Amino acid sequence: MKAIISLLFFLALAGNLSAEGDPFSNDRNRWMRKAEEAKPVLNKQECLPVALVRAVEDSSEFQGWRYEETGKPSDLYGQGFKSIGTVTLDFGRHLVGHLSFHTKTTAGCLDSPLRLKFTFGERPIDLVLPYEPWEKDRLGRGWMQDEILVLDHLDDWVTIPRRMAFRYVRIEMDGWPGGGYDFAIDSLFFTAQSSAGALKKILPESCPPLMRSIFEVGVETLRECMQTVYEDGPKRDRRLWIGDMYLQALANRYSFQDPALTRRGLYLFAALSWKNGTLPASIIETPVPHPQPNHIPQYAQIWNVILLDYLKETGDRETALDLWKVAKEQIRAGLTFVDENGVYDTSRGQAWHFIDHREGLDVHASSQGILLFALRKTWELARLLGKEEEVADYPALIRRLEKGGRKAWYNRKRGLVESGPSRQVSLIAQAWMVLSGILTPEEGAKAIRTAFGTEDCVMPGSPYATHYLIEAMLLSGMKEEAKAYLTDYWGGMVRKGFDTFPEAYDPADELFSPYHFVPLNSNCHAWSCTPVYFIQAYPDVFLR
Ligand code: RAM
Repeated sequence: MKAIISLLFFLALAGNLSAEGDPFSNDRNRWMRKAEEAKPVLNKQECLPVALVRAVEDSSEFQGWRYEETGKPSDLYGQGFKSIGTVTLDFGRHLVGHLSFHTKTTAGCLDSPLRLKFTFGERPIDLVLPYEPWEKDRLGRGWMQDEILVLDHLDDWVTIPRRMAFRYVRIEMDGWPGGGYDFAIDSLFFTAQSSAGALKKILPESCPPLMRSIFEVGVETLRECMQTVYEDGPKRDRRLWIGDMYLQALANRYSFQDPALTRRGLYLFAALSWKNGTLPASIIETPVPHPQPNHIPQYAQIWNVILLDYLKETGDRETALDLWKVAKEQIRAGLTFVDENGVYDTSRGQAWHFIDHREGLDVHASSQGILLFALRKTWELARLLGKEEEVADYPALIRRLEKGGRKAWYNRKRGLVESGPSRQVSLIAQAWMVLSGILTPEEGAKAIRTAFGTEDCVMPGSPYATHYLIEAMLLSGMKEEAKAYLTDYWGGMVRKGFDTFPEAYDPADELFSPYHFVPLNSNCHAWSCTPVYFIQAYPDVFLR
């Protein structure tokens, strides 16, 4: 069956990729082989639960719920499940992998199959909100981590086939067989997996405690997302997105220092690029690596920055030279959105322009900033590779985008970036205009400070956008403010009990979910691991 699925995917892919005009037709197979050669072996570890717990509603807790210890795991083993009915186990930390358990008959004879229900949750609230009825505006019901196992016989080991990402698991009976039958779960363990190795870059003794906790939670987040690719979230979406990968590669450089997964990701995207040379925004690994039918120009452009950073980190010129032509294509495609005045215009093509999860965000100024940021980095890449002649027009393009962006989106009088036809003020637009070099550091500091003080200013809606805001603050010399913001935002999550950082976090709205249902949020999400990078890359700011 697996072979047939693989063949179907291969044929579908071949159909897509063999079309005329494909700039990479001679490279794809070789690139895919390189990606597969770089596939890491997963490190596995057996983990045991640390406590039996029960959910307690408590308005003083984050999202209104906490767990209270009710006993030791040994209280479960050997005890007839009939008297237990439902039990919740706490493994003490976030884990990714497979649960195994052993059952033992304690009374009677099994006269019908036994139904056991397992529900895995990353946060307390994941296990207390009812999943049904499943509303239409949510993502697919299949993302929820609940499984019913029907056991035809007991007194055996069972491993739940689906990989789970969780800290808490509830086990309950879903209807009892007849007669006086009873059984016990007499042993249970979880096989946790990650491709991350040992932490290579540790913090100095003198690191302030809260900063240390932020770093450690960031490292755990990254570790859990490092599987056979950089996953965005091991619970959801369990796939490789360029935007997430950029931040993971950055954090990896300042923690595990293992660039192999970055190399694999770069090659996977190159091998699976669309036949017009642009990159898909995300890749799903199974049953064979394939692109999701999407394209985010901003993500495609950021792929070039990952390649540049990878070259600078590793000195691996062979890979960078091999993939250079892909980088050029992303800039070529990005420039099709730029009008005759050097201004990024989203209406010039069909694409998903993604900057942040914040609803209603105007993306014009940010898109301008990202393209220019990537263009400068790609020019740097060209210079390092001795390819300037191939892209001799880049310096003039850089000036054109600088001039056009400044004229279109920077209000000099107010000292503020105003994005799009509605002249929207958002922090992320200020940030990208700084990171692109359109604003000087002094102008950037003024713009960010003014935006903070502007009524109706659109705040970042995710740790992803918050990353770029902090980076822009640092570039604008706002060291103290950057430190305070990072400490408040990520430190706030630590104080609220996160042991991995989530996809979406809004301090003003604890029940915020981009998917209209909090348990759908991914609570271990790659793009929020970047304090790892900030703390180590700017010790003079964060380790004082
Ligand atoms: C969601 C995920 C992912 C992100 C995309 C754009 O599906 O949060 O991490 O990169 O959106």
